[in-house]
Amino acid sequence: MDLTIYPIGTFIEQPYSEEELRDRLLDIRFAAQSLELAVNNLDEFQLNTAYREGGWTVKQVVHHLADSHMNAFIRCKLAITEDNPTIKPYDQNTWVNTPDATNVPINVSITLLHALHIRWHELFKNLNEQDFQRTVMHPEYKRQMTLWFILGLYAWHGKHHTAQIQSLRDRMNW
Ligand code: NI
Repeated sequence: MDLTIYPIGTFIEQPYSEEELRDRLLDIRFAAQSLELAVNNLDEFQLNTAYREGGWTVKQVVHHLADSHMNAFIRCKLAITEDNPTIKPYDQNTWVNTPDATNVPINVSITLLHALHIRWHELFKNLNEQDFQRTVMHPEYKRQMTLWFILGLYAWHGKHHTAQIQSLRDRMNW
């Protein structure tokens, strides 16, 4: 495994437990705070540096998190309000290159993530074990994803990209 790409490893779904739930809810609750700390005091040059050779810049990583988590939040709302709805995939590499991302400073996406994760955390924390078995259908992977899987995946996803930025800072002594 390339630790530059996967500084905390790849996502592995864990079985449902109260302890696992508590930890993953904390990840969701504090994702924006962690990201904000990871980019603290980076200058424009540093923000426009790729976190690895050929990878996204720090700025793109931040905007990607906003894109990704907005989509994921809506998938969760659909899973709760409809019966196994089919979700809409999107091209994440194209999304980081639209003007709302390229022309906007990262603090806008961080502010968005602060607000979004308060809503998302509130949504997740009011679900019971049975609710977490509700599903969406992913048409490309041709598989159902439970809300439990989505919680774990996006708890991991926030930490994954935040760790990419932290490991860049470590390597560059920033
Ligand atoms: Ni990602």
